[in-house]
Amino acid sequence: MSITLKGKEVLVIGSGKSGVAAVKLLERIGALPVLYDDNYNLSEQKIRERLPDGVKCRIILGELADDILKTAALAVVSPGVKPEASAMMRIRERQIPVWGEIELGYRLGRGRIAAITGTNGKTTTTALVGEIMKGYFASVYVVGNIGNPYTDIVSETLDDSVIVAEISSFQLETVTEFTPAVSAILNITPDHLDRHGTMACYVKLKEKIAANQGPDSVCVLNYENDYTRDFGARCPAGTVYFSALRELEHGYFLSGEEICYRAGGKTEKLLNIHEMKLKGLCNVENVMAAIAVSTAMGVPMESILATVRSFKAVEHRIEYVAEKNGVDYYNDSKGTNPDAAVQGIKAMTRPTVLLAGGYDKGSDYNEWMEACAGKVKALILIGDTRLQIAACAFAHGIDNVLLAESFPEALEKCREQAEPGDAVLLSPACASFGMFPNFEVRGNCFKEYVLSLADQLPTA
Ligand code: UMA
Repeated sequence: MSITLKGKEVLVIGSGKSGVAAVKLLERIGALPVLYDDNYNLSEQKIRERLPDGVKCRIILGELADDILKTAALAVVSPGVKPEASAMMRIRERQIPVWGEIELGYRLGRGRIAAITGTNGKTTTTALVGEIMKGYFASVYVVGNIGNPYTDIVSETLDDSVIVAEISSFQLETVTEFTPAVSAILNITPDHLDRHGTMACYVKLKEKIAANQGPDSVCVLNYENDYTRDFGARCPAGTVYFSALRELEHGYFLSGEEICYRAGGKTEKLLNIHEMKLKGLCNVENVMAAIAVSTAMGVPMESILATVRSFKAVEHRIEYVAEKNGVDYYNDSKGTNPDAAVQGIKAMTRPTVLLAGGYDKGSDYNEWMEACAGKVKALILIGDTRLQIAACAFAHGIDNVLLAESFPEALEKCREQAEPGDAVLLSPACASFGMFPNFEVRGNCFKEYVLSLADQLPTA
């Protein structure tokens, strides 16, 4: 469906990063955005401060006024807004078309898109693909769930721009025509089931990333994940697989310490994993996916590998913070689900004091606690999920479990429990909602605390 937005009222739902960026873009193209947020505690003044001078859009807080539902030509929805939110139900009742912020960016933007999704690894892979693209193309933007709204950069895009987009399942709920030139689904494991209800729904949403692609375009898939491997058979795009566990007849794979590519019976060694600064098997997968996406986008292998060799870990993802009094501190605040947290604990090579817990997304903690058993010497828990995780930890033989009422109290407990030769790892397996605005703030609080430890406990 094509919609001319000039002069039309567009209801933007959510006044976070996505909503603010969408409003700015809509004003720029001559539409009449109305910004709505259901949070009564926000003030109109605070929201206006986030909009550029001269943006006059109407702001509605709390209850969504009826009049706007009669006049809006389109609703643009932020990813954090659930489909069953009352505003969304009223919008659907009125049959107002709904686009996600990503869809709006896609419809109004130019250039080719490399879109990356997956339960885990998508931020690292997106950042790496972004760096690879910047090393070869002139006009490159890295957007999406990684923290930069797509609509923020749309008016700068050109036909030869490359947009590297991290796309979450929340964002995939509200895309319709979004068509990347190259897509990737890195893996699918249980996450966000509180929002999507069933694993089948979550998988279906992830698959939407490739829904509009044709056979001449490429979708990169993980051969070692049942969901993504099976999707290959019905994916409308041409598929390229990668595997960290077996040599593929066609695709990218790890053989010993070498990342290889095989096609037409010919195998080419591309890179020894010790040449990479990224560590861990999950990062070998991320690198293989990044190489596959970048090749499909037209970057020569030499240029790709030069960037892969120099690329360092993304902030908040198994990020080494500092050594204090013989204890290594790692920030894995981006470990917001049990599967990501499994990668976090697996990357530790020392006895570990683990700081975890947070918002309850209805996750199952068994596999994560199994990975922790024998490695975690103390488990410090915070947030709504702490009792549930504690019970699961006991069931897996982890009995040194301490509950904390606040993040500062939890940090102190970590310091008390850690001895020289240990690691302290923040890898919550839960979202930060309720305690922090986002995982970045949580990770930064952790890092600030760790860096302040030198002042409290100078080494002799
Ligand atoms: N709001 C409503 N009604 C609702 C729900 C929310 O009005 O029913 C309002 C809130 O009061 C708030 C605003 O919407 O004022 C927040 O919108 P948002 O939650 O969509 O947040 P944004 O700031 O726009 O950030 C979003 C993504 N957030 C979520 O998906 C929850 C960011 O991903 C993303 O970086 C950003 O857009 C830019 O694209 C964060 C995230 O947690 C990192 N993602 C999840 C994850 O990685 O697991 C999917």
